[in-house]
Formats: sequence, C-alpha cells, structure tokens
Amino acid sequence: MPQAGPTSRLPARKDGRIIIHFDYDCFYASVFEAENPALKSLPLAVQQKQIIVTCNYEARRRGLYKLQLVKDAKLACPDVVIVLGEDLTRFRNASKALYTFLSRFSWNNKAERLGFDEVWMDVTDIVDYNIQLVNKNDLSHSFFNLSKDDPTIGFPFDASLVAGHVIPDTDDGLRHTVNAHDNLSLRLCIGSHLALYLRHALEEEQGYTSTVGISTSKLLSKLIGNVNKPKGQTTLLPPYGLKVDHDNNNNNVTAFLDPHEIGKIPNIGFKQAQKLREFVLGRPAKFHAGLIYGKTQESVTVRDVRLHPDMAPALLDKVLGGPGTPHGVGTRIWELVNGVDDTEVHQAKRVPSQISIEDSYIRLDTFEEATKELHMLSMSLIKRMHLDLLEDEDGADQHNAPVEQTGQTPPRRWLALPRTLRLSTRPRAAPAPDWTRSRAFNRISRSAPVPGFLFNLDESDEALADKLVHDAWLPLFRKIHPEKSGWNLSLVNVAVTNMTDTASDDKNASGRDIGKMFKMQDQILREWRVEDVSTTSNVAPTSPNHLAFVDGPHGVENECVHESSPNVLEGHNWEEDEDSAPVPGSTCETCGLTVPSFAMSAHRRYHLMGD
Ligand code: TTP
Ligand code: MG
Repeated sequence: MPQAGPTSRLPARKDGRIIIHFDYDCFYASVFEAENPALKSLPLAVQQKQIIVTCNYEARRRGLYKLQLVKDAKLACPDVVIVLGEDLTRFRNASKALYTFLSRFSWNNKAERLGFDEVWMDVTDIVDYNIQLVNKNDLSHSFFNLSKDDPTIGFPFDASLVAGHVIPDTDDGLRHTVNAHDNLSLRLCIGSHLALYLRHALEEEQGYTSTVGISTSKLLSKLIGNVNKPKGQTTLLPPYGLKVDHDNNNNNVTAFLDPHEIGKIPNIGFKQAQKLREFVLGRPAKFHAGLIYGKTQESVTVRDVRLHPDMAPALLDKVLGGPGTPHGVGTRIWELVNGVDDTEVHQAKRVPSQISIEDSYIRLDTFEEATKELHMLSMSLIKRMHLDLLEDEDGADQHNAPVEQTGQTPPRRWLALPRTLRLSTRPRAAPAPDWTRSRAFNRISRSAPVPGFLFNLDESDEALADKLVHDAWLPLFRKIHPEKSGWNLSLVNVAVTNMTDTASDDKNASGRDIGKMFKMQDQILREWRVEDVSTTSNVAPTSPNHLAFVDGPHGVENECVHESSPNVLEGHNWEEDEDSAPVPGSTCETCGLTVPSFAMSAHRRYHLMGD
C-alpha cells in the first residue's frame, strides 16, 4: 500500500458528481406545524417520554433545545406548546411523502434517505445536461431544464452567480460570481440553483423548510449544509485540491474540514474518534468530563489527525485496528480526513428490507402484559405493512392515495411480501447484591414463516393482530421464554423480514414522470429569487454536532448527549441498522453517544426511524 504522509498526494478524488444534501428543519415540530399552521408562530416542542426530542425555532429562540427535559423546557419557557410525539406514524408518513416529492425530480433515481429527515440526491446527470445548454457568454440569462423530454419545464436562472451561501465566504458579502471556464465551479453553481428551486418547492408545495448543502460527495454535502441553519443552503466552492498540504492555500475542502472536531465527521464512529483523540493527545481522551454546550474541551481536530507526523493509512490501520475492525479502515479514515468520500447515493428502494416495530419497558414481567403488548405491536406492524407494502391497482402507493376524496379504499395490491416473522425480546438482568444492574443486555430472537392470513386485505387490523398474536407470536414467545414467569423484559420487537418483490411491471422509479407531475400539480413556473431567505439572527449558531450538558433526572450525575443527527454507524457507510440496539443508560452503540437513561428510549427510536 503506498504511504501517503502529510506531504504526499491523495489518490485522485472523484469530483465528477454533484450531490445535494437536504436536512429538514426541526423535523418533528414541522410535521405538527404542517398539520396546524397556527403553531408556527408559537414556541412548539415535541415530547417523547419526559424529554423534548425537538422544538421549533421560536422555542429555540426562547432557550429550548433538543433532548431537554420537559420540566426544564417549561421552566425556560412557561408558555411552550408541548405536543406528544410518541407515535411515529405521522413523522414516517411525512418523511416518505417528502422523499417521494424530492425523488420525482431525480432523473437517475439516486435519492437516498437517512433517517426521517435527511435526503441526498445525486443530481450529476441533471447538472451535466444543463451545462451543455447554458451560453457561457451569457450565463445570466440561463434556463434550467427539469425535464429532458419537455424543454418548457424548468425555470430561468442566473448561472453567473451561485445561489445561496458559499464557503469560503465572499469577502464583500455579495454572491459568488462563477468562473465560466472552471467546469467544477459552473457545475456546482448549476447544482446550487437546482437546490434552491427544490428547497423552495419543498416549502411552497409541502410546507417544509430545509437546510441544504451542495458539493461533490455525501460527506461534504452533509457537512457544508450545516453551516447555514435553518432555511439556508451552502455550496462548497472550488478549488477542491488534491495535494495534501499544510496551509490549505489551494484546497477549500481541507480548509473547511480541518477545524472540525474529529468526532463530528460522519462515518468516524464514536470509538474510532476516541482512539484517534487518544493517539493525537498521547493519553486517554476524557469524554464524560469537560464537555460544555456546543464544544468539547477535548478537542482534537481533523487537522490534528491529518497532519500528525507519519500520518498514513497504514498508521491509521494500526491506531484503529483490533478484532472486528473492517478491512481497509485506515485508508477509509485517511480519505475522510482529507475530504474524500466516494460512496454512492443509493438508488431509491421501492420497499423497505424489513419492517420492525418495538417498544421498551420499565417492567414487563407477566404473560398477560406481554400478550397485550404483542397485540399493540402487531397493530402497528400491520398498519406499517399496509402503508409501506401496498399500492393501489393504479400504481399510487399508500402514502399518496387519495382515500378521502372517494371515501372508499381503491383496490390494492402487495408490492412485496415478507416471508419471515421475527420476534425479539431483551430480558433485563436481575440486579446485583449492590443494586447495580449489569448493562450487558442481549436480544434473543426467534423466527417463523409469515402466515398467509396476514396478507388478507378483507380482515380488520384488529382481527389480524389477534390471530397473529395467538398463531405466531405466542408460540415464538414461549420458545424464547418457556417459563410462564421469572423474566422481566426491557424491550419487545416484532418484525417482518425477507421481502420478496411481487411487482410484475417495472415501476422502480416511484413516479419519476416529471411531466405528469407538473400537469397534475398545475405548477406555475416562476422565477425564484436567488437571494436566500435570511436566517433567524438571534438563534445561536448550530455547529454540526453539538454536545450538550443536560441535568440528569433526580440528581443523577450529568451526562452528555448529542444535539444533532447522530444517525451514522461506525464502519457501516451511512447505513442504518435496525438491530443495533444500544444499551439503556449508557453509550448508544449506533452512534456512540452517551445518552442519559431518561433520553435513551427516545434516542433509540430515532435510530429505528429508517426503513
Ligand atoms: P435532527 O435532524 O437532529 O433535529 P431536527 O430536524 O428536529 O432539528 P434541526 O433543525 O436542528 O435539524 O433530528 C430529526 C428528528 O429526529 C427530530 O425532529 C426529532 C427526532 N430525534 C429523536 O427522536 N431523538 C433524538 O435523539 C434526536 C437527536 C432526534
Ligand atoms: Mg433536521
């Protein structure tokens, strides 16, 4: 393997793509606001268990923040409007509807969702098509084509100026003028206008504001978007540079990444970040101590790692290696700290690979209670199966089905049939003599074939749930817990997996016919103003991954919790893993955050959100 020390060249970065990253602002709160716009002007907070999982910017302006205890939120803002967000159905549906909306603009169907409120779009093909159409001698009077088939569908735009914010910032605060002869510059500029158009379309047509980043990879588009929150968009300007240098003269990528704390780089997991901090500091890195709101005292930056003497993939392999370490981890981290991320924006999946529903319990130790809970979980599972796996005979999936208009459910068909049922439980360990509990909880799972009656659309959900509990879940439950009592469960999860696609025709593109969409929506083409809507000035700037102190309940020692989307798995390449259940009251194994026990169940549900 070639040694790539601080002065050598990186393997050629593939800057051929243009990728847009969307992060919906205050997502759960926005879902309630979209249902009831009167809430927009009020301080609004969404509660799960006893914590505020998110709040709108009016509430943030008044001192509220994510993962705050409800009692503290009420103290800080007595007139806060609190809504319950335990039932995730409305968030899931809103997320899917927004995703469907955005993916209709995609030509290559490369639109990927992360959790409920983030989407990447690889718009390289649209940008490349449009770059051929602009007149380089008259960039100001360009027309953006949203369809290859119909040249009237699109919008006029000024391709000489980047839309929205840029990094590095322009000195005079004016919009950045594009160098028409620099291909990457022009492509990013075209991408920024598409991003602006989509952002406004999301706001005008769906009622959601978003924060958007434009660059050439998933890593950079996600990170650059965070710079102007909320309701903002940011483009990382060239030169992107290839040479690893100390002064970043000719490399806006490393100049942007360098000041980030190493743990804030997506796909560098919590344990990896700790090992890197320890390596750079030459001593064990403190984590629990010294964390204050918005920054960590133990700050080891990307630059510290990138320019550490002898830094190279092989050294990183040594630092991060160990049993279970994925092959090539050193190269991967070396690339990340240099801003190289060639991971693909995955094509939209038509159906999820599994549907999994669970709840956690303080005490669940009787057979009767377990049966009741299995019934409730089954009801949710059946509803989710109907939403995610059914489509109307005419091809509309259930999220967009206009049921209200006719008052009748149109004939439906299954898009995919799951073949396996899986029941998992997590028994709580008995307390030790000193009343401490072991944290080594493990899930126990049993599987069985899906019974055919589950696909019967003539039966009520209630009747199906009843049958499912008695014919399937209880026999599996007895296999896991043969004793009628003597166990105490902290979690029960029911899932259908092993999907078989039943779609006979090729409908992978989930409604990509943009011409049809425009006809349907009576879209009036309008010239979007290119100035960004100004961000709320008195909101504290939010850096990518804030770490926050919150008071533990009942005088429990303070612990740190993450303030922003921690939905990235160590070594998993942006993938979400529904089964990586973190242990309550400890480090979240999915994202590595230390989450206090009172916030853990809400936090865990957050990771379960994706398909
Ligand atoms: P975020 O993107 O972290 O937050 P947000 O969209 O509410 O706010 P921002 O404008 O700062 O992006 O998370 C998305 C949603 O996930 C959020 O609305 C609530 C939910 N959530 C949880 O349920 N538990 C958690 O631990 C976190 C961090 C979020
Ligand atoms: Mg968000």
